[in-house]
Amino acid sequence: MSMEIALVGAPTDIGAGARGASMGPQALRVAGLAAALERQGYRVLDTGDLAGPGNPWQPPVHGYRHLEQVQSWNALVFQAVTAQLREGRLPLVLGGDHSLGVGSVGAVARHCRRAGRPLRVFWLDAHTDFNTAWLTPSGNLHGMPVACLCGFGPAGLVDLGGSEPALRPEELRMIGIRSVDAGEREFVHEQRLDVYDMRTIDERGMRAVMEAALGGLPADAHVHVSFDVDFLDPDYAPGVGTTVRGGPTWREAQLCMEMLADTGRVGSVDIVELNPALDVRNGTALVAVELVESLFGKSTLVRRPRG
Ligand code: EXY
Ligand code: MN
Ligand code: MN
Ligand code: MN
Repeated sequence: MSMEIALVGAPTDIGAGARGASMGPQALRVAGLAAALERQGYRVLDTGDLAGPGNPWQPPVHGYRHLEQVQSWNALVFQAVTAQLREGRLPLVLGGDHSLGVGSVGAVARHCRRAGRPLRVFWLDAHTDFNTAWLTPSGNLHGMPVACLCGFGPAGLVDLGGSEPALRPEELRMIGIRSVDAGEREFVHEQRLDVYDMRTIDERGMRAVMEAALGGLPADAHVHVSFDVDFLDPDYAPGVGTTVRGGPTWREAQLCMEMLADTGRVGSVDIVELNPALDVRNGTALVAVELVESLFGKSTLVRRPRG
């Protein structure tokens, strides 16, 4: 029996600095995400869209913009992802901005902890998303989910689903990084995050970087992939709110996804930050769908397992 993938739409831009990521789930559906996965032999259940609060577009309060609404959305995502994991489905969260990573990765981490399963989270992003209320230049919570998951952030986000932090820094690998704020950089070092930035990718190549990032992956590990579409170079993916030039090419990103697929361990995925209001002919959504096909094992030729 083939694996069943559950699409969970989270149409919000509540944590972002630009409006429009709320249209991400529908753009991914229009780009043919479900049909593409079905062609690969998966069963796909589209659970529809979660319904959370609207975006009041307010300035930061005590370092956070829209904290209450971000908490509400993440509680919904946490519940939905937990429910799908319990049903034995693979949750594929369609964002929405990356603040939703708190609920999504949080649910996966608590689920793995209960099952005694090792977890490794791949954060594919131009940004480390490791800001706090005192470090953030913007107050936008999509710049803070990793800090929240590691226990640094407001109540209602750090304690979603448990009192211990959801993630330990050693469970995390960050790929494609090229934009980190000054205070955030110090904090990344202090917490010893495992960051593969663009210089490392330039010098060593994506293959060596992914081999290093996948090194020591336990055979029974659950791999979560949090795919922020701004990971890609904006030449390929202009439809995001926070483009940063100098990112992975389409080919490099494909190899990254293919090597994740080769583990056979991908158990949950987020696609976030797609902003159709900034896209051209839904092209970024189409690129995201192609990359997700690779992440779920599409390849030109049949490959023998690695190792
Ligand atoms: N570091 C900047 C901030 O915290 O405002 C930009 C964050 C952008 C986050 C995007 C989603 O990855
Ligand atoms: Mn499981
Ligand atoms: Mn991000
Ligand atoms: Mn980003």
